[in-house]
Parts: sequence; C-alpha cells; structure tokens
Amino acid sequence: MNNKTLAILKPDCVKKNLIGKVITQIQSAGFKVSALKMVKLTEDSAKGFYEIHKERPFFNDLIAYMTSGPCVPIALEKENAVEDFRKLIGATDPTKAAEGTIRKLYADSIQENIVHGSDSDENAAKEILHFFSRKELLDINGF
Ligand code: IDP
Ligand code: MG
Repeated sequence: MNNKTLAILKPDCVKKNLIGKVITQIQSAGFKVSALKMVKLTEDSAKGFYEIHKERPFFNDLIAYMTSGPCVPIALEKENAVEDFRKLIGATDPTKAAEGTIRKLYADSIQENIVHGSDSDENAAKEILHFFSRKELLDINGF
C-alpha cells in the first residue's frame, strides 16, 4: 500500500489559526481527506507516537510541545502519498525547507514546525491506527 499517509496539524498550527489554510494547501496538492479529528494528546499518547525519538536530546521538549494544545490528525490518500506529502511539507527545519512548502511558509522553528508527515508506508499504517480505530476507519469509508 503506497497511497496513504498520516498528517498531524500540530498545536502551533491550531494556535496560529492556520487549520484552514494548511488543509486547503494539502487538498490543492491532490490529497483526499479520508479521516480527520481534533484531539489533545496525553503525555503517554505523545510518547508512544514519538517512541522512535525517545533517546534524542529534544524528546522531552517535543512531548511538551505536542501536548501543549489540541492537534488535528488527518488520514490522507493519494498515489505516492508518503513521498509526495513529505515534499509538500518540506524539511524538518523550516530554514532549510524549500520555497512554497508548508513548513517554509508557516513554521517558526525546527521544533514548532506546523505539521507531521509519515516517513514510510509501514509507519503511515501504524500512525493512522494511533489516532483512528479500525472501526472508525471502516465506518467512515471502508478504509
Ligand atoms: P519530521 O517531522 O520531519 O519527520 P523528525 O526527525 O521525525 O522530523 O522529528 C520529529 C519532530 O521532532 C519534528 O517534526 C520536530 O517537531 C521535532 N524535532 C526534530 N528535530 C529536532 C531538533 O533538532 N530540535 C527540536 N525539535 C526537533
Ligand atoms: Mg519523522
């Protein structure tokens, strides 16, 4: 499966009132919204989601940031979704992100970088199930 990815509009995106602008840019790039919700991550949930980074020096700050307010996870569908979405959002550090990318346009720092995108098909499947139950996905559109 190479047609699904998980986006998260992170707490800075929600606080800066950019939900609409960012979703418009995502949809204009050809992504279909398959599932979407607003949630405030608990510490445990954020730690589970970013488990892969638990030894990194920025881990505690990352968890504090990701639990600082509501965020908007979105399951997206498009051909070549993972790679195309990473291109649309740009590099992790907005100062290194290409012109026109979502992070270049809106992000303040390497940490507060507006949006998450899965980095592989395998992680996309896991990450979608972090936020959406199988029943929810099935009820919505037979995902
Ligand atoms: P990605 O979101 O572009 O895939 P990752 O390396 O997976 O980047 O890091 C996950 C998140 O952790 C980033 O999006 C960012 O919010 C935060 N982060 C990554 N590197 C740093 C850093 O060097 N300092 C502070 N925060 C960082
Ligand atoms: Mg990553």
